[in-house]
Amino acid sequence: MLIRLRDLDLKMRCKKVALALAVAGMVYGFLADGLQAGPFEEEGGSQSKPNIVFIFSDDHAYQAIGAYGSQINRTPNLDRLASQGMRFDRCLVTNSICGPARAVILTGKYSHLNGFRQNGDKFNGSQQTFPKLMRSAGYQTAVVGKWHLGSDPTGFDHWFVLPGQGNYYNPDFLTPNGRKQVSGYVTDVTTDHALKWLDDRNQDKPFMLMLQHKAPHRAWLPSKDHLQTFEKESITEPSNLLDDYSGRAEVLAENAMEVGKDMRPGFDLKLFPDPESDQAKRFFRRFTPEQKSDWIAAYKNRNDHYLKYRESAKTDEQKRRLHYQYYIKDYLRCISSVDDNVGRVLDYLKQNSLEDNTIVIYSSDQGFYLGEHGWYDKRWIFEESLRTPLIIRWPGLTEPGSHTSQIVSNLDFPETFLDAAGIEIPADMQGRSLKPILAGQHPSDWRQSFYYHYYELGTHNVAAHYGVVTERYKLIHYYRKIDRENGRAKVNIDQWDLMDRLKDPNENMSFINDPLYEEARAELKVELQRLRDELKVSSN
Ligand code: SGN
Ligand code: CA
Repeated sequence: MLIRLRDLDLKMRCKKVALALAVAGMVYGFLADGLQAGPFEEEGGSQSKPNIVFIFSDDHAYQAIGAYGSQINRTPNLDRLASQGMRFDRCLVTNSICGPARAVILTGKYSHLNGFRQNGDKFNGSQQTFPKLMRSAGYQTAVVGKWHLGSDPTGFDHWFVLPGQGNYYNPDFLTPNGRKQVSGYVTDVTTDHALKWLDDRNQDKPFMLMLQHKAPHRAWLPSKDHLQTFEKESITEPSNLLDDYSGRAEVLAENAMEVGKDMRPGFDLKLFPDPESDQAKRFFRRFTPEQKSDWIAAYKNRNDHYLKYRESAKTDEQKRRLHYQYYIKDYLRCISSVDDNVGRVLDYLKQNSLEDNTIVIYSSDQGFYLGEHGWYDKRWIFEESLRTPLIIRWPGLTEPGSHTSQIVSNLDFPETFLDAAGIEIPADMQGRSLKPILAGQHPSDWRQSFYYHYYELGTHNVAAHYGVVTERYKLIHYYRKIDRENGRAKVNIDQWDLMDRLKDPNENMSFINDPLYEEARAELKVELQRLRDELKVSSN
């Protein structure tokens, strides 16, 4: 079945490629007649270096992007980017959590080699990173927005980053000259600062800009512009919102990331029946009086409704469904601002004649659960947090509106950027440039399997686990957890799951004990060990 699906896909792709070649031929003829040089060529024929704008958000699920078929929101600007570039349908992260994902992108190495396994670690900024390599090759480099790596950025001509998780309203930023508060909403002011840097840059050099949003990270605070967006809608629930974790490893049910059970009424759900309570005062700490009164007016209905709801007893199911509506609306509101600001960047590039020689990438540090398995947050190897959105517009290379289902990874980002800049890719980076895929090729030796490894114990009580992922299967080994019954000690465990996305696309059951899967299980075990050896994973 899989093979037949692939054949069909291939035939369609061949047709598309033939059409694209024909169109490309016509366009080339037109360009050769009418223009002196193509997108990345300077007059006289020498190759100029493309600019790179890497727009990176925090916790943005692909399920909440129009171009990925979202059933729950609209993202016109991200969709515009996708219609001009390539959408990656299986971009997997090596370790689904913020700091580690960022360290992987800087270094092109798995957590066990770059040294940043979990949030709270300190990134060793003296190691090789792609911004450093680009800077020494003549690029101007900047990072603006969320950083979350515990040490100061290195390898950048300019940095202006949020301390830790940062704040949504009137946030502080860290700079080489100290801390500075900026008035406004974080997604807007991060973009303002990035565009100002572009205005002020040295126009004789190519640039690499990392524009990294805090949004839509917890606790999902929308901007004034979107406080009422989705207010009158009821957002579609995922089919497994009421998952009970049966039929899978026991450790899943011990999670602390359930919509309903694990959400704080105030900070998460914005329920402040008394806006002068101590808790509310803490929440509004950074707001101006005007921002606070806009907020209170916008959330009045929700609070009124909650007061009523509190009076009647609710079942766990009713609570989960109600909290889902509160949660998802705020989450999507934050994304609306991200999308507006992506639009500002795309417009800026166009208005400043930078569109043709700038590669634009949109991605997120990981995926996110939007109620699937009853969850918010990320961390697990299951699809919604393992997969992150990736859209790349590379003028002159990508076929507009194309997509691919090849397994790619955030591990491949730095190699791609270096390749774009014509810089040699260091042999110790563990990913691979996406350029051939972006050019519409299907390299026969592209990866067919992928290694995942999550380490962090504590927040949300997710067990440490690793696994092998293929187009169809996942074999997962959960090996350590926090024992909540015994003084929160770290204990070793030995639990396994086998997922089959062909039979069970939403990963609601495990086939680990199914005799029909004996062969698949044995093959995956061998592949898992092969990957661990190849990637130099010497311990857990
Ligand atoms: C905070 C959040 C968690 C989240 C982590 C990591 N709690 O601790 O829900 O999982 O960040 O997120 S909060 O109450 O402070 O919002 S990450 O994206 O930075 O890895
Ligand atoms: Ca994140």
